[in-house]
Amino acid sequence: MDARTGTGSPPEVPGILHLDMDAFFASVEVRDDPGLRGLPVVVGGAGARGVVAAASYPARTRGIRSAMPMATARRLAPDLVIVPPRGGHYREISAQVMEILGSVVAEVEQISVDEAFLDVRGARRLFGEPEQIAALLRRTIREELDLPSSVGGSVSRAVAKIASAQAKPDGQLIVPAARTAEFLAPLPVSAVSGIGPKAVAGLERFGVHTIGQIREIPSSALARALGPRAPEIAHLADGSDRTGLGHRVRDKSLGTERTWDEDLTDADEVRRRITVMADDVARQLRRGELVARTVVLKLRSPDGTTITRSSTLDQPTASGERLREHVVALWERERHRLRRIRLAGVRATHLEPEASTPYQHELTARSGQWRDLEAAMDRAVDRFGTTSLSRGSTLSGAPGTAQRTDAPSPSEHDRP
Ligand code: TTP
Ligand code: MG
Ligand code: MG
Repeated sequence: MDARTGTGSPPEVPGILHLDMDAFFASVEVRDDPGLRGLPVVVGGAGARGVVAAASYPARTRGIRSAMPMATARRLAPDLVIVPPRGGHYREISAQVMEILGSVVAEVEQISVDEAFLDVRGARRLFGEPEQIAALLRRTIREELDLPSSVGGSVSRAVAKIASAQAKPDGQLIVPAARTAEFLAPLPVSAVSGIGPKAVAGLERFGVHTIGQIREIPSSALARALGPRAPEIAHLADGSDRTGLGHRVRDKSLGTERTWDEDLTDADEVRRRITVMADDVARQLRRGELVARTVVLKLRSPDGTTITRSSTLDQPTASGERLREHVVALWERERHRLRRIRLAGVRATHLEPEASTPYQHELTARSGQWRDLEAAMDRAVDRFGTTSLSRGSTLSGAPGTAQRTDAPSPSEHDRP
């Protein structure tokens, strides 16, 4: 039995991860030309007015940084290797990185060419704790793309981003919820994304250099130094920020529809067809990492008479079983109206991101657990194939997954 049971609320999971590629453009060039390994490599314009876009870590030990004039970089490292940028190539690799992230984790929010936030709380059942998910992501990127990346994790997106920077290069750092303020305290205020030179100078006037010192000045002083961002930064500094991913729903509805050349006249046949459609819609939902609150059944007879009936679910779901139940119930209610069916459709509406209520997933009964499991299984099967999943052998990043006994069997996925 789970140790959490009966001990009050579960410990808060630092499930917001920030993954950022290390020296991205430069790492790509080194990967593609292994002769450059270990050398001070920069990507950027070589001309008189060129600037450094990316600097390899060997270049950084010489003090070379992004946005530095190339002439300065040359002075710091006479043996500097300058590679002209290949934008399209980096964008392609960026898409491959995001593909890997999306194949393991439901909620991914890309924020630049080489970084993304992830909400991994929904992926825990299959892949383990955030530390293990971070390791799995980094290992997969390393194995499939031969590139280094770093991950930070926290209960807050801002802290996760700070943590990934601390973990670089080629590392990971997950900050437990209770240790957030302690982790931040010694860091310079400039470590906070969005605190630029002006804000740094404003804080210095009050003797504030570290994030910990933010907690020691009155809120009026903080407001003068930071303006409208003051309350947000105060929350960050005391470890109470919980800002996660932006929850964007990509489609308002999704569904499937079919017209037959020969009308369906057999009620059992109609039931079978709409059942298959419900399964298909559930799979689409899971592929989109979405859950639906409403399922809609549409039927049309040869004379054009169309009925559309919807059913609201008691809990948002991506479970094929749930959707089937509801569309079949709608069919049973309406079947007497239409003797011959020319067209049938099943549609899921009122969609939400699957990971938007992760704690509920933890706490609800078996039906709730199904949702997590089905979603995670789909992703795992897509990525690793059924064989490795059933053996559990390649999922070494998630010890504990194989021996779980409270999860239902995955047989529903074996249906074609
Ligand atoms: P970053 O992630 O900021 O930097 P990085 O990946 O080079 O290094 P780090 O290990 O510190 O993350 O930026 C990603 C890419 O964006 C970088 O490789 C090149 C490009 N870039 C520029 O073109 N100009 C810039 O000023 C910066 C900061 C980045
Ligand atoms: Mg980077
Ligand atoms: Mg970046």
